Amino acid sequence: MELKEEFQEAKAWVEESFHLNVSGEASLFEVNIRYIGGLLSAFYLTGEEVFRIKAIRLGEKLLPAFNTPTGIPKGVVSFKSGSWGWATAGSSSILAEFGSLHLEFLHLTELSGNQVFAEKVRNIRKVLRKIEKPFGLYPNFLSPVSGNWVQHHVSVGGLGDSFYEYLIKSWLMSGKTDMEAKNMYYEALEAIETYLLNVSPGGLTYIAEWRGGILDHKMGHLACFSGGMIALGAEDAKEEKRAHYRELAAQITKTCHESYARSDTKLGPEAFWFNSGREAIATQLSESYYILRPEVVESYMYLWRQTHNPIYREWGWEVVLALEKYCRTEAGFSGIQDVYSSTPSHDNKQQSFFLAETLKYLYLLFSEDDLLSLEDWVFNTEAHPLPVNHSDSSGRAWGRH
Ligand code: DMJ
Repeated sequence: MELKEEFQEAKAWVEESFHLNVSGEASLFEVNIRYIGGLLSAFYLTGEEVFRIKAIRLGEKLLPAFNTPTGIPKGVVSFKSGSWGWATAGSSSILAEFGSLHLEFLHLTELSGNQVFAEKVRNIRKVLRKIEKPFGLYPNFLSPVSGNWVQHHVSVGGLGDSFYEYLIKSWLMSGKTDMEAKNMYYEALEAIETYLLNVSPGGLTYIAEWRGGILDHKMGHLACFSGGMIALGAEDAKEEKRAHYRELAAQITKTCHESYARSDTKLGPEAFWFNSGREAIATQLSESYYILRPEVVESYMYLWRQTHNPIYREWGWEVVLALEKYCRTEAGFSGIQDVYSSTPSHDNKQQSFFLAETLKYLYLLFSEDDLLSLEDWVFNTEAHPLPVNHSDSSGRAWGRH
């Protein structure tokens, strides 16, 4: 974005003030997708050593989380000043969390030469491949001790979401050599279509949540990334399924747009339902907030790149206007407490994914396709771009500085 001065300031901060000898606890998943993902991108986009070194050192600090009987990491790592941390107690690990390490950890191995990172995520794959899956579905909670599912809740929204995303993106990032990820992705998607996909009486396609065979006819804002994911994966599906997946991606994205269009602010709620005659709207105040989440504009960006249908830029522009009108404050942008109020209260928080994802996807939606081309880059789940491996089997070819 040509923000060169800001970049220099941020780099100086990483160099001088981003200390890793801290105590306290941190989420393995969040540190990985936000910090490690951001540092890796900064390295690949600039070639500046400081980002590579910090990413690797931070990655090393996360390793104790994997000290479990199965190697499925626990969700939280405790850092202790000057020593290794340890994984905290806790009964189950979350699919979206331990399933969203693969992209970054492969790059950590690539950039450090240390195989341990790749080994950790390959083992997670192995466990997931071996375990029996109800109807081919992946439940959201797994015990890192026994390696068994803890309950049968399946969701493409929160708790499940980026696990599916990382399967198709692992395939793409590997230069289309990671067949295991490809197969796991299409198999999982088929099961999702069979058991979770629905069309409302009003004709809106949505992905429900599954609880041991019973459906909650609800979609979270988080699940709206799936339009983009299905579009991204459509081209590598079996020939006879490609057009179907393109259409499915477009329909889901349209439903998510409806959740925005049916509110007073033209921003979408945290969750929306399809029941009791209501469609694509929240049913209670506790789900009516919008915290600057990116998933809907993320799907607009992928659908735009795939189709060049101007509707996606129009929908994206509606979001820009709504953000300006309802979320802009003197000091930045804020979430709002009720998308159905024309004078919503602010929550006084600018989540970091607003800059990393929401604004980045909007920027890309209005840019040329060759800016961070999808041929050359995959976005991690926090929208930090990582390069595709274009090498043949012989060697290193990640380095597009
Ligand atoms: C982001 O931190 C990531 O996209 C994550 O995968 C889930 N969603 C939030 C933003 O909504």
